[in-house]
Amino acid sequence: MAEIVRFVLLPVLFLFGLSWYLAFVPFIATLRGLALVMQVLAGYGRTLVGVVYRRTPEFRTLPPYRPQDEEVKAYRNYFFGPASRDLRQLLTLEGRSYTTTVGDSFRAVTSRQFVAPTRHRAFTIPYGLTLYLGLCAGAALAVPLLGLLFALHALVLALLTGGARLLAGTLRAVDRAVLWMKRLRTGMLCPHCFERVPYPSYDCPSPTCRRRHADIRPGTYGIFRRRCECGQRMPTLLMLMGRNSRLQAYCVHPHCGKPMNTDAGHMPEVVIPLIGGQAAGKTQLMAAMLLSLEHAAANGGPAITLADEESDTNYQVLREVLRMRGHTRATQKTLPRAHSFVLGGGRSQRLIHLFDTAGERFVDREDTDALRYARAARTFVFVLDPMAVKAFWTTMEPPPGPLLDRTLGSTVDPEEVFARSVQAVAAMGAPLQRSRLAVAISKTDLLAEHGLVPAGLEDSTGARTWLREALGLHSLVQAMELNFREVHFFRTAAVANEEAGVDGSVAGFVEWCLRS
Ligand SMILES: Nc1nc2c(ncn2[C@@H]2O[C@H](COP(=O)(O)OP(=O)(O)OP(=O)(O)O)[C@@H](O)[C@H]2O)c(=O)[nH]1
Ligand SMILES: [Zn+2]
Ligand SMILES: [Zn+2]
Repeated sequence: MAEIVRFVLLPVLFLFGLSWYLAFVPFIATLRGLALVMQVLAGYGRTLVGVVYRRTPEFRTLPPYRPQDEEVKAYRNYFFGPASRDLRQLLTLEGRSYTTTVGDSFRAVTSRQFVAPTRHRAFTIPYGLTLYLGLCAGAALAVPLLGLLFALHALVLALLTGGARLLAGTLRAVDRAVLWMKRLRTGMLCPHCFERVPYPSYDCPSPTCRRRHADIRPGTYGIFRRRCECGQRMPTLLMLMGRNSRLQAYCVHPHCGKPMNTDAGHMPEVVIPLIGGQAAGKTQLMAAMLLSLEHAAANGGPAITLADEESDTNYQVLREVLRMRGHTRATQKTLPRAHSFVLGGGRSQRLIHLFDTAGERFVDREDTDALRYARAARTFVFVLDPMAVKAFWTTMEPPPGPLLDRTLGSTVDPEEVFARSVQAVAAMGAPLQRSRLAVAISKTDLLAEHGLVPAGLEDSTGARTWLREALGLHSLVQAMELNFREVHFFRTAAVANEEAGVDGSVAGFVEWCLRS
């Protein structure tokens, strides 16, 4: 009887039960499969939050972008590197998490239903096989779902990255357009190496940091702001720098790297080179021009601010020299050759560079460096010391008396200096044909003291005639008019009276030079 039960009844019952159970297989398998899919997706969510937000060590598979490893010591913008690193990390980690989840699920079924079942295997094996079936289906279904999520992530990232790059590009273009409008298309001028700087470097504004940032424009390290390695935020655009938050600009030329004017890049720049022989009076004339502008500013004219500390200190020295009616000659060595100042206010602000081309030394290669500056100039000043003209001492009517100190005059022939300077400046690529020339007849106060200044010298035509007729400078005047678009002659006296008022001749001369 026992045999009947064991070998006939039970198998029949088992088969009967099994066929009844088969009806539930799809249901159970589907549930198990769905559970696995949900588990995998939950794992994806955790990994996503970990990689993108929590950023704890267990979610790191690739070395991070660190500012100290960057060429420019700044944090990268998320869409310029870190975002794609996150995506790759997510892919790696999710791959691992998927394998573990699916593997663990299969192992759990194997051990609980096959290896060490708690019930009779007749029950657990069909159940285990059903679970296997569900797991297989779930594992297979999870793959395209994960792929879809990744694709979505990558798509959003690509769109945002494209947007970020487009925004950065647009901002750079706007910045360039603003520079263009300020007539700084080819860059700003370095007052030290006289080179054009397309876009200066800037130092981190944090006083304890001072790391140099080569190109702060929108891009890899930030769109509107960038973060220095020290944590300090800095603007990426010249237009984002408020008047009081302008960063210190530096020249980008490797042999220079010196600080530039703080106003560089914020306003149009005007370069006025002074050409003339040694001791023709260039330095003193520059000082007089500044002093004259300062007086004009005090009397309601355009405001003038010395652009940098160096210009300021230099100017104080010159002013003293002028005030004392002293001669610059004694202090020749230490006297500055360039002055930068900001003239005007609001939209009409201009950064003006007056500089001495050291014309007498054009032979020296190193000294012609300064001439590069002249390329940017559209107005030149030629300082002509009448006492340097031989005819002044020999054929002038009336002849200069013995009281006029010959040693106060320049000894370099103006004709020679002019020819050499024009040649050198033109060789540098300065468009002289489109430029104006102001001829400053210097030291006329000395001539006036000795009654050597004729009445007609006040206007350009009179001065021109005087140079041609009295000093016999026909060919020089002709050369000037041939080389330049416009030539204007001025009588100047770079002297100041007791109240530090500059000789009246300077104001008109300066006004003409700065007219654009
Ligand atoms: N009285 C008078 N003296 C002047 C005037 N301009 C220059 N001087 C004097 O002329 C001498 C030469 O002037 P500078 O201004 O140093 O001449 P420079 O052209 O700069 O000379 P370098 O720098 O050597 O090329 C100095 O002793 C000045 O004091 C002027 O308008 N009136
Ligand atoms: Zn420089
Ligand atoms: Zn810093």
